[in-house]
Amino acid sequence: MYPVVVALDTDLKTALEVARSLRDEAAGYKVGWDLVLEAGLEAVRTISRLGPVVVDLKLADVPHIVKRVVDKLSSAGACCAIAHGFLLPSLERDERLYVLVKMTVGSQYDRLWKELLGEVVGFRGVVAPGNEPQAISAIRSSLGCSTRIISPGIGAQGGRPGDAIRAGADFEIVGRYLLENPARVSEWAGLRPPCGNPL
Ligand code: NUP
Repeated sequence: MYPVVVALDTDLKTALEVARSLRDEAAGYKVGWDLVLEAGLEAVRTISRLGPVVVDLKLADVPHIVKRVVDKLSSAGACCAIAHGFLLPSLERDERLYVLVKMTVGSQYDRLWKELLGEVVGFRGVVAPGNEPQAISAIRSSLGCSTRIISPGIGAQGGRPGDAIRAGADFEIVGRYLLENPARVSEWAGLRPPCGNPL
């Protein structure tokens, strides 16, 4: 198993083909709006049979709504989901939630992310930009190993395979770079995340 999570931002048929072909290498899959809009919770159920699924709807609502959505996603088999960090402190602690603290593109998080790091205990981990390895190093130093870091932004968004892991991330999240050519997964062979956290 390599420390890579495949972002299945494609149609369900292609997603299943890619997910099946990477079953022995990928640590998990990320399901987003593409698949949920096409196939609803059935997409989460089906992909979950192949490995752990992070659902990325970038939740941003009041606590009882976020909880209802996360409950439905986890009953469909998802290990976890992603919520917007700007909701803090009004996001209820939940070990099933990854908190987005800084995006792979410029956003208001560029002003906020350091402050948000003080509020992520009790969550599953954070989503932070793999195309900014210096930010990943800073986040790992600040949080230690008890909080997971998962990092998109690799390949199509400029991050180099492995750089975020070497900077301290637990998993790199990769969409187009692998969807275009699943054999590229071998670029993650031999990488050992420093903390050894599960997804
Ligand atoms: O800041 C973020 N940037 C980002 O690209 C937070 C994310 N969750 N993502 C997601 O990662 C995005 O929604 C997509 O599913 C994936 C990156 O895809 P790609 O650029 O590797 O194709």
